[in-house]
Amino acid sequence: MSMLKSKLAEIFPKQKAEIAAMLKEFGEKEVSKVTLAQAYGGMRGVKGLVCDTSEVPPDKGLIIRGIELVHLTEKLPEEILYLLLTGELPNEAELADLQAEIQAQEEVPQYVWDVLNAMPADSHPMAMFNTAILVMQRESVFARRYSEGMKKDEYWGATYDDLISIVAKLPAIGAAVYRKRFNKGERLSSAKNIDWSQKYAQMLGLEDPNGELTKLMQLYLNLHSDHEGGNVSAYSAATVSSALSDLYYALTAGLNGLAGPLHGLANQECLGWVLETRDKFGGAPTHEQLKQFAEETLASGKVVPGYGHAVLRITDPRFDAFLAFGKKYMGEDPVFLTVQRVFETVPGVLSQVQKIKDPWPNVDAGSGALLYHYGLTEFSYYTVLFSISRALGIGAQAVVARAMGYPITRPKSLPTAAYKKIVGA
Ligand code: HAX
Repeated sequence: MSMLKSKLAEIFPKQKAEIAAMLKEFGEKEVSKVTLAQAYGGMRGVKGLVCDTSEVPPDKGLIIRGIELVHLTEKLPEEILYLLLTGELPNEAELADLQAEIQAQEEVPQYVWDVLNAMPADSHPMAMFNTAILVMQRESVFARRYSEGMKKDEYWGATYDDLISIVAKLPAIGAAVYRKRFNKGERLSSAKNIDWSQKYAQMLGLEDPNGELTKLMQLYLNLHSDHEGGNVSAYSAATVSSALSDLYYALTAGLNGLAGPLHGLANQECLGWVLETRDKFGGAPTHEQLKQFAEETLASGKVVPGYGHAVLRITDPRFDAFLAFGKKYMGEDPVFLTVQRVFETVPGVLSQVQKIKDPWPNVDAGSGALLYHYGLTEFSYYTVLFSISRALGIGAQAVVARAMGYPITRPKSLPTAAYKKIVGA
């Protein structure tokens, strides 16, 4: 058994016992109440989910297992995975052991490439990526062992096996989708004994003479890993997983949600918006021109992508991290300068619209410009990158939920007539 799995075998039963004791004593305590507006408003702010891997206070942004993002930006995604699962960062030996465990499972079955090759050439990269994961469902250790009558307290271990197997293959699958969908030539393989994000950067096959693209990939795959449990992708995946569907089914369910323009696809939309301003104004737009363009976007009934958030009420610290990276490595890049100028302009415009609760940039507002700078200019691909990273959080949440023995998700819905009765309308 790997060091990480042994550690989990040690800590999960204690955590489960703690939760059971808390429920026994305080199970009937109220933790939230629900207004009519919340029932009709996407359940914003209703506390009714559990997620121990990370939390997102509106005034702070992402905190993974108690550590604020600002202290995690230099870490490897593998370290983040370890942290998400255990609540601790790995030491050198634990990290090396996890990396070896991942590397041992990185070979992608040939049928995945056959399926990708059979897809229409203009398929969306997210459809290709998710199809590749779903078609591997036949490899699921959880599904096989469940059909053999596995005991309940072994569910998490089988889900962990699925997680490592999927995570190991995502860099190759993600890079292959890129090369196939955008006619970049044959699939590439990567060197052995380099880390997960380095492998991914190598297999994309973009030029990276001074290693900056690899550094960006490390940051990117780290920053998008998790964002508590209520966002569309995490919640969809958790719901599917709660039916004891295996991680192949659950992860793709979540990533299909990430493919929506109000969620992960916003990063594709956002760079499109930035480039549109450049085309419209014939070069880097001024603040005044950007203000005008943002107002036109609002007037046409569209959202300004990359701005606003269902939970956050500050500039997303993930955006801050990308901005810092851009300032360090590409301060004079015209697209990056436009992103900065948008940041200086758009919050002022959105603040004038009363219904918008958060006028600040979210994670998707800046990431595209950085990728664009390094030659990853096909922005319909960006949500795949997001997905590779988010698989860490969705997968860790699924393993923890299985270890804690959480039941099938089933909130109550009511027809409008019943709500009318309740509120006396
Ligand atoms: N531009 C224009 N209008 C916006 C807006 C924006 N950036 N942000 C919010 N609004 C509008 C909403 O559409 C809503 O309008 P209606 O009542 O007419 O439907 C109103 O303001 C109230 O919305 P809210 O309460 O402030 O925000 P929500 O919790 O409903 O929605 C969203 C949060 C992220 C979906 C929203 O801010 C949005 O659409 N932003 C642009 C898309 C985007 O960047 N999405 C990525 C978010 C981060 C993420 O998940 N990444 O994966």
